[in-house]
Amino acid sequence: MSSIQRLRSTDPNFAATLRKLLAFDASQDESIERATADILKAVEHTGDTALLEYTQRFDRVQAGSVAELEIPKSEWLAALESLPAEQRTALEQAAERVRSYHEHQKAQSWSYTEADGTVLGQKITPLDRVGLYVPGGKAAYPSSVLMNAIPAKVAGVEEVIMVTPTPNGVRNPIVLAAAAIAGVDRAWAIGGAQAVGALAYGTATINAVDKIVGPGNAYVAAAKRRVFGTVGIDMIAGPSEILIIADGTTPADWIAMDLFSQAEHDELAQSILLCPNEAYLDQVQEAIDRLLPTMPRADIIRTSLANRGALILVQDLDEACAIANDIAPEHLEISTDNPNAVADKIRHAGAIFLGRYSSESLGDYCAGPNHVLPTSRTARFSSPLGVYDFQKRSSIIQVSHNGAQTLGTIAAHLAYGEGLQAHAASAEYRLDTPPKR
Ligand code: HSO
Ligand code: ZN
Repeated sequence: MSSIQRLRSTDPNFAATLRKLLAFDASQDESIERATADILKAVEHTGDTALLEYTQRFDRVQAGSVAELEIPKSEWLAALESLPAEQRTALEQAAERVRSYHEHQKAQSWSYTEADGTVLGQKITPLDRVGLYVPGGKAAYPSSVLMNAIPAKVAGVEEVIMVTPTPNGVRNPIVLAAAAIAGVDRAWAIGGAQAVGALAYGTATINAVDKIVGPGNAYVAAAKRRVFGTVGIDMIAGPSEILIIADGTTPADWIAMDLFSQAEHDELAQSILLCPNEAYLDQVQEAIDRLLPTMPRADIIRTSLANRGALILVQDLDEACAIANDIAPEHLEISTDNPNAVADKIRHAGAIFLGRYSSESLGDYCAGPNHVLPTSRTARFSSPLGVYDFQKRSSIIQVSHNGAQTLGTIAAHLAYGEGLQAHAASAEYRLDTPPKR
């Protein structure tokens, strides 16, 4: 049996097959919803007590107080010191690149003065406090700590609070080291829906935050959805995706490995290749079959490629672009001789990697742009995580005496139209010659 399906865009069933391939069941599990609602309610009402109880129940960590669950700075620094030198340097270099990229995203306040002297503007303010969820276990990516915390700090967020579950009390030193490098302010060994509740509502020990970001399991996602409104949340990410457009000029092994690099994240990840050259698709297929057994995560890759992967023969690169825009992938690699010509036709993708040297893995870790990206076709309307997610805008309105004359008349007319007398009067009081009514 072949490890990945082959499709042709000229096949009469192609559109339907593609739809099925892209479909991802985002329906929410009733029992998870109910359990999450109960946990959130308990944390909202009994705070630290509930937090301690759930931490003992789910993570098997017994603490006398929530204060004991704080991971002290000394422990992060020790974790940083204990890293192999090359790993520490790599984290620091990645952090530096991510920081300087995100510096470019900082929005500035602006204002302008109208002819009548009225000043209008927009004032940018960072959020006060942000909570960063870091999953435990196999999905605990130190790179994600950098990608979430650095834009918040670049935005000027005063306090970034990390929460991370520590099943059986086992703490992940690379995550702690990444937190230290990224400038996280405090960290707690709590996780799950209870940690999301603590961040959203605050407890006697943990300060409530204004926004919660970071990936998590189904309970964490359900909890984030439920506390949205009380706090802001980032997007709720679906499984990772890579789409590659190739013209057949890149070594087939490179492309096979790029497909694997996304597939190894989890069984639901999606890896698709579009190419107008059938012989090249054969080469990539051969590379996949040859390289797959050598991969430590071969089982995950095999399942992911078998269920959600595809090598698709297209008529030409223009058609590849049209399909790519329809898929609106999280990551798009354009592995062609003239990638800019292809990129010009791309409208929907979370991150666009141009040319054969731009592998997604470089973007995942250290190129500089964020690796938290819109998944499941949401790149049609949303953008990578960035500094702008940690800044907000206030409108500035400073009406001059002259301005009040023109605006007062307009506003009063509209207010009468809406039947709002106080609005009209408030505008008219400021007129030099208020109408007699
Ligand atoms: N590809 C993931 C990010 C990541 N890769 C973290 C490795 N570590 C986001 O789609
Ligand atoms: Zn990745």
